[in-house]
Amino acid sequence: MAKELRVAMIGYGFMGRAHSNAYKRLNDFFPVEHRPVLKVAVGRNAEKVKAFADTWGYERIETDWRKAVEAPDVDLVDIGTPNDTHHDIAIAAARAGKMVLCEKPLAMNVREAEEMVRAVEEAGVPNMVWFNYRRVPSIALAKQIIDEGRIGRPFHYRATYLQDWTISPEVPQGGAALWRLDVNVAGSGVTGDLLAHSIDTAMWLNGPITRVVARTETFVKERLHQVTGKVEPVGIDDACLFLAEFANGSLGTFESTRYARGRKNFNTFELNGADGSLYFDLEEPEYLQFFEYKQLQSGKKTESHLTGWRKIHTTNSEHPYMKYYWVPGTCIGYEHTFLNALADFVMGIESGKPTQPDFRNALQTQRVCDAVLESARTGRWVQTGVEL
Ligand code: SOE
Repeated sequence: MAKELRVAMIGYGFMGRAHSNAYKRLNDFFPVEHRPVLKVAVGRNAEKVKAFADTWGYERIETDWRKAVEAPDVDLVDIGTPNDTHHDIAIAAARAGKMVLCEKPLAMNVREAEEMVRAVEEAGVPNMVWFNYRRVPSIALAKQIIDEGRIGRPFHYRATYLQDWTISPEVPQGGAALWRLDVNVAGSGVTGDLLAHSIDTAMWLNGPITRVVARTETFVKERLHQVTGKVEPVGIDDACLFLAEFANGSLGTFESTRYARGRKNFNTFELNGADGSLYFDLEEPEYLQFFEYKQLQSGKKTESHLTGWRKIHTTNSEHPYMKYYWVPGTCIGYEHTFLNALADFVMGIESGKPTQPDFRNALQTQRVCDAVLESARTGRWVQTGVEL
């Protein structure tokens, strides 16, 4: 008998849609016991949330998230709202005994994130943060290759996350869709929005980041605020570059901006180790590039004229997640990263081995983000305080 997983989806924007799609498709692809039931969609604007609920098939709507969080017919609260609301909703949901899934970044800052971790741990409720890029099969394969010891001693980690949608000074800040430009709602700019993804992936693949030094820039200093109707100072970082030291002795460089003309969602990383390197680019998500350096193989010398980067098409059933989808050579897309994340979460509940990143794990990413912003303010190296 399938177990119901009754969902309250808080927020109906981009992430409300991405997460809802995952709930709807879970049982079509993954052999799990739980069956998501779309119980309630929540948003402040009744008309808009009703339209969302009708499109995605939610049974009812609420305009006050507290009612949904406390509803007896809800098992899981999913937070897809702007960053400044994550803290209060997550803590209330945990105290009501609900499972809590939260969009990234976990919180506005480390203080909030720590309180959220405490709440879910005290309540003992399953929890996860939607760092969806871990669930790109190519990135999950990178993790497997590293864990198999094929990269050897790591020296360099290089990440970029580039977009271009805020170059025009005419783009307003604040309100629906543009809250990411309002520092009071988002907490930060590219650091929390984009680099949080890069940092999560980096620490998953290459371990804890211990120290950072950063430089941020705000290129457009004032923008019209959609909510107040006034031109107001811009408080977010439009671009952020930082150097990092990893606990394993390797060095990292991270670059993120929303001012890279032509780059829409250019999320890349490269890891260089003594025995090999890996490269990933989200614009070609079905490929992982791997350079394998072998000194000697069963007594034979390396045939150096044949060495080179391998571009692995990660669509075989042996590749992470792919056995649940189509035949080798056929691809999956962005929306499947959320579906894979949800499947991992549900399998984690069913096996008793909770999936990552949970709130505690995402707190480590928050620590790096806060250290980056502090370093940009002070111009100094800052210790991250990430758990080792
Ligand atoms: C910002 O433009 C954004 O939508 C992020 O908020 C997402 O996390 C990222 O995956 C795509 O870009």
